[in-house]
Amino acid sequence: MIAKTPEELAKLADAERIKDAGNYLRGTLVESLQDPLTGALAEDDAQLSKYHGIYQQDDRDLRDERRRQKLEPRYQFMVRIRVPGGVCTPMQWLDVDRIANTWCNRTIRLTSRQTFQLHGVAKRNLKSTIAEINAALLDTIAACGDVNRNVMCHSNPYQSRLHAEVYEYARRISEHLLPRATAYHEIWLDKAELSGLPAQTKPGYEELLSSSRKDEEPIYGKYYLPRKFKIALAVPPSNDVDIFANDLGFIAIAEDNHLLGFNVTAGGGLSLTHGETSTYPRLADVIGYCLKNKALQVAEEIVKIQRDNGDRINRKHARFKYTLEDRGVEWLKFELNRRLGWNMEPARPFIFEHSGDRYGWVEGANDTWHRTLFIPNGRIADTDDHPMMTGLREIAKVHDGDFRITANQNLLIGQVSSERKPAIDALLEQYRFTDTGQTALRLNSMACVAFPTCGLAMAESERYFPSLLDKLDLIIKQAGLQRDPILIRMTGCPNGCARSVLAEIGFIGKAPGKYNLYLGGGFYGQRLNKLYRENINEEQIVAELTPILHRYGREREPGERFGDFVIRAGYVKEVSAGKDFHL
Ligand code: SRM
Ligand code: SF4
Repeated sequence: MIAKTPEELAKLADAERIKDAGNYLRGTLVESLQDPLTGALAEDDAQLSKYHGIYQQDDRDLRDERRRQKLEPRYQFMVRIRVPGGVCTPMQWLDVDRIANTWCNRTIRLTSRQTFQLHGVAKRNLKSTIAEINAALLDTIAACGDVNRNVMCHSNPYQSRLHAEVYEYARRISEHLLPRATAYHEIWLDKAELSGLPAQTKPGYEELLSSSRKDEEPIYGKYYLPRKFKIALAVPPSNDVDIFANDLGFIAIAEDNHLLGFNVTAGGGLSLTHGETSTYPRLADVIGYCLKNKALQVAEEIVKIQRDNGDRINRKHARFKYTLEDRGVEWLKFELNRRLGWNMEPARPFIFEHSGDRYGWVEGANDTWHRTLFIPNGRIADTDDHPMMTGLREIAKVHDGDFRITANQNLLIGQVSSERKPAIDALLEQYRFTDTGQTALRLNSMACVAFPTCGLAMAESERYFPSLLDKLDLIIKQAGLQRDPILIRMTGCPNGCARSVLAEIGFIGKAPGKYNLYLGGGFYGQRLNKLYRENINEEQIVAELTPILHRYGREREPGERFGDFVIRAGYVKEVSAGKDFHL
């Protein structure tokens, strides 16, 4: 890609200037890390660090107090680990647990895109944290930034042979679309860090350090993408990855449990800005079918189409969903076929039935078992009530299969042999992992991080949602709906990190203690919801939802989902396209 002139750059979003000056993601990060006078990075470096999987944050609970004391904010960093398909080994689990307890705030956050997030890292500890993550043969490359993010993949305990094959594609697509410049290794993985690493440093780590300096990006070019880019792979009938929320999706088409190819989806994205109707969530379109061995080529060409055509002036209009909406699906198909040099086939039939996780033990192939655990809002910590972090550490010590972070912020203990199952069962009981006593509403709930770490939060989410669910559970029980799964999600702002615009009951934060209430999302991720009430507090939320839930309990038709019922009963209009979201 040809370098832009200063005049050209001046017309673009500031992010483009930062990429230009950043010299393939290096910027002045090395100097910023060494500056002892502040806990922060220089402004441009804070933007570039995202491409390395690092977000600069400050503890928002302490903001006012520190301002009063004339201190700089309590700067700290969030580190996001790239985990394609959310799959890691028990050894890697133990490594992440150790890193979280050594350098971070002693919690692990499982995210809605199947990654680990570690919060509360001080600037002086960033290098050790990243080096140790890499020593565990994990990394944080491109977990954030204007590049392809963590590739999601369905964690299906029923058809694990097919899962294994689809997962392999998720891993390969993730690797294929990684940035190639060596800034990451130069900045975070120097030899000095290696010498300080714990004894269990894995073989292979040395090789990571040996790559010589590269300043080229064959897929992205110097300016990377106009905005973040997200990919997911789903295996019907489960849509647990919420495929239609992604810029690009691959829906597995299988015969006799063997993968043939993928239906390709394009143009999903969920964010909006309150009060700006030019911003809206959009579900992806199914644009055709490709054979499985063409998936990488399709992914690369679609990424390049967005690289060349996405809006680099207005970041609020820069996601692929707007490129597609503005130019049309037919344009995309034509452009894609032209670049591929062959034509995509018409999409094949597929059916999704749900988008949640399946709890409890499930028998898979090869005499192995899988158990999905409900992890409220993905937060793993030790509390007086529940020593969850310790429990999972003890399980990892005896487990010889894998762990899979689900796209609903839960955790699957995968590939447990019949011999090990009783030991794991005993630990689950000892550490009180009880999914059975929960309502199906709670088991299908999800909230984003929000306060105190997220700089964009307008209202509480993860810290508040469980107490709202306590109140809603009472209504659910009165209405006899304990066993009826209803997708319920909350976000602390309209960016959509817990995909609340896809929920049957969605909350989006507006201000402290105030939320917009949305109803009518599709049970398997096939329909956006609609604004029902604006800027309401907890009392109003409970008052609004009580009669609707009771009526649903009494008047629903056999098999009718809550999201479908509220449309039939006239509470909200059906949203059939992202552009109609605000109508
Ligand atoms: Fe997100 C920004 C957390 C999934 C849309 N997201 C953020 C940041 C990094 C805030 C920031 O930019 O300063 C949040 C960090 C909070 C913290 O303290 O940890 C954050 N997003 C999360 C996570 C951890 C939510 C969770 O509770 O699990 C998810 C991590 C994903 C991962 O592991 O890669 C997460 N974010 C999502 C999703 C859901 C998805 O991808 O399926 C979305 C909506 C889908 C989409 O992208 O359209 C999402 N996050 C955003 C946006 C809006 C993007 C846009 O199109 O405008 C932002 C803000 C931005 O990029 O400017 C954002
Ligand atoms: Fe932060 Fe908003 Fe994302 Fe929640 S939805 S984590 S408040 S950016």
